[in-house]
Amino acid sequence: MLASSRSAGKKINFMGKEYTVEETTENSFEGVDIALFAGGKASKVFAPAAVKAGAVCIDNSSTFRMDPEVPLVVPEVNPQAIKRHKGIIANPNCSTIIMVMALKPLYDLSKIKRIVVSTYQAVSGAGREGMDELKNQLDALANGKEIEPKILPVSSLDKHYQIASNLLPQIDIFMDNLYTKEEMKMIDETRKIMEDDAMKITATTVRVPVYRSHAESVNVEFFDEVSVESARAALEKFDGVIVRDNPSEMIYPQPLETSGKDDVEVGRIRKDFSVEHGLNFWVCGDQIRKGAALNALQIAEYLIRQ
Ligand code: 3JN
Repeated sequence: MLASSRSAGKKINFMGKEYTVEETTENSFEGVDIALFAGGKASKVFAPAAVKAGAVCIDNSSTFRMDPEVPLVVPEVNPQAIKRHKGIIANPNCSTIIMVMALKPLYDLSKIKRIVVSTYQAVSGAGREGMDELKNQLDALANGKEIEPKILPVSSLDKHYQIASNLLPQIDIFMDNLYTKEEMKMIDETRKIMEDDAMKITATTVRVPVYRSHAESVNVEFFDEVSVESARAALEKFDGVIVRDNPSEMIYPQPLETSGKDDVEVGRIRKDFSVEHGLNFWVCGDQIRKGAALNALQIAEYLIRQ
């Protein structure tokens, strides 16, 4: 296990065995077949060193995602892209992975004309600090104490807002086009993974006072007719997706239920009557598992099988 000098020497227990974290250097990758990276700055500096030493680098940051030379992969969706790698394979953004898991089986029924997505993203997307912030604020609310927001929406900015009992329609910084960086990641990465630059997408990403699992409301307009029944059947057959959709029994995906689980859950599948060929659905997934770590491991497993 490798990290910066700050964490060197730390002991981490993994599957019953204790490992000592070492400081990463350019020489850390001798004899390494697959290097799993999880940090933006480190990726930029050390991914090339890992590749030079003969390793395949699976990178969870956005550093290389839109590089045309780097495959951006969700193994259930575009495994064919893995073969084109030149040493680095990028793991997509969490909200993007969760959405494309539901889009791919539908896209195989009909090409998609346009997507409108709104996300409901858990505070753990902002790391441990985000989770601590929600917990401290909920405690303060319960005890009638004053709340002093310190982390959200973006910890590195000066201005912060309360998340407990609130919603923040800002994830990451704003771009010149008035979208946030998270919204642009969803738009750009979805097109790249689905290999369809003509597909129109618009996104609004929102932080919600939930600890874990992102949820998304997705509206899809298809070129051809896609019935609710055929959408449901296609989603049910798709590896990594569970359909949880029974309105008469009040069954639908919820972040509390998808937390700690590998599969992405889809429900509320219904017609969008306002357009010719439209469907609405709701998707929930653990953004730390399928939205990040699990997806990276599945890419590694694919490489090993090859
Ligand atoms: O806020 C969230 O819910 C998701 C955050 C993702 C994130 C946070 C910091 C840096 C990313 C990402 O994976 O897109 C990155 C990054 O790698 O750019």
